[in-house]
Amino acid sequence: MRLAGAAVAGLALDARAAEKLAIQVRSAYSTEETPTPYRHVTGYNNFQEFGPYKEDPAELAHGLRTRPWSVIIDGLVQKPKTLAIEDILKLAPIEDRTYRLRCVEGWSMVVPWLGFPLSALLRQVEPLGNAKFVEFTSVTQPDVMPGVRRHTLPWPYREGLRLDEAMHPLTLACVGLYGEVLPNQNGAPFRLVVPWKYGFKSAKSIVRIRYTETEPLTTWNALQPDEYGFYANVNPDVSHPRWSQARERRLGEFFKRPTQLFNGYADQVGQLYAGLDLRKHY
Ligand SMILES: Nc1nc2c(c(=O)[nH]1)N[C@H]1C(S)=C(S)[C@@H](COP(=O)(O)O)O[C@H]1N2
Ligand SMILES: [Mo]
Repeated sequence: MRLAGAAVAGLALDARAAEKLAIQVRSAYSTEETPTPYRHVTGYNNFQEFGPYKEDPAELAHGLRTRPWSVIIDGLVQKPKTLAIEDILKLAPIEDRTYRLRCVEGWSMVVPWLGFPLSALLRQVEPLGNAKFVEFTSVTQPDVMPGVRRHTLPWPYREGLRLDEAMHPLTLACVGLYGEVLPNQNGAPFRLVVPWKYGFKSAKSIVRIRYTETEPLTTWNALQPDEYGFYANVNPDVSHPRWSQARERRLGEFFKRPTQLFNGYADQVGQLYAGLDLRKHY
C-alpha cells in the first residue's frame, strides 16, 4: 500500500478522506514546478510543539483541537477584533498557491498551498500610525503537545514580519494544501506562508496577530540570534554559522540543487529590501 502510494501519486490522493476546500482559483503566483509528493509534505514536518523529529507531527498532531478556533488581532490597532475560523475562511476566495518552501536546515519542497493574501485578514482592523511590525503567535495545547510539556523551546512559538512584508501579495494566509483543509501537522486550521523566507518564519496554527511598533521577539531569533535572523530571507550567499546555504535538497530528489536568492521570488520582493544590507540583516 505504501509502495503503491509512493509510485502513483493519484492513488495516495484517493486514500485521503479530509475535507475538501471548495473555491479554488489558480494564482498567477504559483510555480509550475512539480509539487513534492503528498506523503513528504504531510509526513516530513517541523512542528516542535509535537516533538523534535520529522515524523513526530504526522504521528501526534491528530490530537490538536482545531475547533472552536479564533484569531485575535490586536496591539496597535483602532479596535481589536476576534475572528472565528469560519469567518476567516470566507474573507477572500481561496487560491491555489503552489510555492517553493525552503527550510533553513537545507531541504526544500514544492507545496500546493490553499489560501488568500494575508493582507485581506490584516485589513479587518485599522492599524495605528506607529504600527510597523506584526507578530504571530501559535497555539499551545500542552495536553496534546509533548514538546510544549517538555519546555524544548520558550513557548508559545512566535514569529513576526515587517508590516510591508506582511501586506505583500505573496504572503499567504494559508488554510489548506493539496485541495483539502490543512492537515494538523501542517499547522491547521490557519498558518502563515512566506515563500521567500526560511520556513521557520511561516508560523503554524496561529491564534493571535499583534501589531507592534518595534521588531517583535521571535522564537528562533531570540534563542540563537547569530543562527536565525529576524529577516531570514533565503540567501545562498549568507551561510548559516554551521553550514552553507548555497544548495538544498528537494525532498524526493537525490542531487542537491542551487538555492535561489529570496527562494526564487526576487522579482516580486527584492524591492522591499532596497538599501538593506542583506548580510547584516540576515
Ligand atoms: N508553531 C510552529 N510553526 C512552525 C514550526 C514550529 O515548530 N512550530 N516550524 C517551522 C519550520 S522550521 C518550518 S520548515 C515549517 C514547516 O512547515 P511544514 O511542516 O508544513 O512543511 O513550519 C514552520 N512553522
Ligand atoms: Mo524549517
